[in-house]
Amino acid sequence: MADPRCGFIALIGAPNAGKSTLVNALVGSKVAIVTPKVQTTRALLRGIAMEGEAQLVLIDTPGIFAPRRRLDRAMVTTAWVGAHDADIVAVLIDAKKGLDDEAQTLLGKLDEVRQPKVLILNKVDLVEKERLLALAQAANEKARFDATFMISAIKGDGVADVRQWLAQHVPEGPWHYPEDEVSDAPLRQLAAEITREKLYLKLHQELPYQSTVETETWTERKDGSVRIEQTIYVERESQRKIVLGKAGQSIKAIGEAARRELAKIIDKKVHLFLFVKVREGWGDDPERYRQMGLEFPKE
Ligand SMILES: Nc1nc2c(ncn2[C@@H]2O[C@H](COP(=O)(O)OP(=O)(O)OP(=O)(O)O)[C@@H](O)[C@H]2O)c(=O)[nH]1
Ligand SMILES: [Mg+2]
Repeated sequence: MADPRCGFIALIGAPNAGKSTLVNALVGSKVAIVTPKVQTTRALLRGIAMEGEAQLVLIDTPGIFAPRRRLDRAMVTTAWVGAHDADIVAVLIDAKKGLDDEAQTLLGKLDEVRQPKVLILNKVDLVEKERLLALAQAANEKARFDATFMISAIKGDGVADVRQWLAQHVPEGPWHYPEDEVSDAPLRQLAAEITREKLYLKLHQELPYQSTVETETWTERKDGSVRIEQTIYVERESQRKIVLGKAGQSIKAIGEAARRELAKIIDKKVHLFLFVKVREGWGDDPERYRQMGLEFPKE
């Protein structure tokens, strides 16, 4: 048997490039939430994949963009911290969007990243081949990459090649996690994230960005089911009304979708109770950042 290998791979890229989709595809199960909206991922999350004797610890990061609010700054900082702490950095670019301002800025900052870097052009299912080759060339002129991949994270095309390359390039060394573990996040956190995903899918404009979800209690019951209570924090009373919806229709749909998915993931019956609370300025409350696993930026 070959010696074990193990390493940390940070996936960085602009919001919506498909980082979380790729983490899920590499891991082979859903550990990170995915939505069509930008800025879905807020904190670092480790997904764990096995490939032969190699354990790949994939670090899903928030998208890198020009931050405005305090929460945005915390997210972008945490993404770069993820990159600097990793053994390998994978840079995702949305091939459909190409080298737009966000991608250019990101590529320009890669000089500071010392680790081996791979370029991953994602969403190739949406783009013609000639454009892809031109894009790969242009990106490689802007930054130095050790390898380039063209994939569709959503369809799985090219994902096995990425996994194999990473397995060959992570350092030799013992595994950090048990072989059957898929994520380092506790179930309570995954549960909060699943509810946040449904919120993002159901609500629009600024609302998703002005809300956060926390799991308050998680109780295993004698009959084998789980009772989970969560709080959705919003900024204003008017937002609370929208989250609840007419006659509570909206919160009911969010809760039902979250409950169903959670039950599937943990393979138990789930009783999910959602509460919506107004916490004005939660985006400036250090405790909310601690709950999310983010550093609280001083300003
Ligand atoms: N067509 C297509 N869509 C994709 C592909 N990969 C991801 N998507 C879609 O792109 C959107 C964003 O995907 P995410 O995985 O949430 O992107 P992300 O980079 O994690 O985004 P943030 O967490 O906001 O930074 C979702 O609607 C995905 O379904 C792909 O290969 N092809
Ligand atoms: Mg994400």
